[in-house]
Amino acid sequence: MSDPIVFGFPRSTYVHIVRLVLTHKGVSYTFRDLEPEMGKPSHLALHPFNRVPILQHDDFTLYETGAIATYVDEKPSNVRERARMNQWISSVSSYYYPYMIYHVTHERLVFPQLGIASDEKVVAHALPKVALGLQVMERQLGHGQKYLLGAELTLADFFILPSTFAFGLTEEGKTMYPEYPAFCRWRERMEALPTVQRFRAGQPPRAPIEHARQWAVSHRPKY
Ligand SMILES: N[C@@H](CCC(=O)N[C@@H](CS)C(=O)NCC(=O)O)C(=O)O
Repeated sequence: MSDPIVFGFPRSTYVHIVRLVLTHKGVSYTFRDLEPEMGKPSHLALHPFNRVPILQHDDFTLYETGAIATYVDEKPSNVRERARMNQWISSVSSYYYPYMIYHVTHERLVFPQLGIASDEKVVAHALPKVALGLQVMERQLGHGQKYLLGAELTLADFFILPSTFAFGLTEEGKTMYPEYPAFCRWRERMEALPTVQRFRAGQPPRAPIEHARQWAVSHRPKY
């Protein structure tokens, strides 16, 4: 079998999840930057919902980060552990990514880099929801073990890392994070992993996301 291909744009949070998981599993893969093709027929042929990432493995093409990650890593086999892990994976899409990334990071980092002013109402709406997410993580990590679910590193850790990383680059993140010491220790532990260091070393500088000009028109939250 040939190496899989990951399609996406370099700064995508969900693309980062897939690339972290592949790096962790030691799977060599090719990254194809879809930035110039986002929303165009060649992209929509791979992902009819106009999103990334997409994984192509020989004649098998797959979208949705949860499906891709569990295609690559089917652990744990214990049903309750797997259910708990899936609870976190789903929570990233429902409660973490929307507020940390789609609301705050887009308004604070992505749009300003394109000369588009932040919408303060979007940020204000999101911050209490981000705080709730951080409280939940802090409580979970109260078990005193290394990773989100306990002693073992799982997909749950890799799913939550990119959203919390990018939010941590905003002024709001820098102010809020010190209130959550167990979460900060988890972040330090994650960043020290060889997988994460290898992944970060391979990342290009955080260039503006050109196709995000369209997001400001087509799907920006409004309050
Ligand atoms: N449910 C999808 C979500 C993927 C997603 O939202 N990806 C973002 C990038 S992090 C995207 O493709 N954005 C492009 C756009 O909104 O135009 C998954 O799990 O893969």
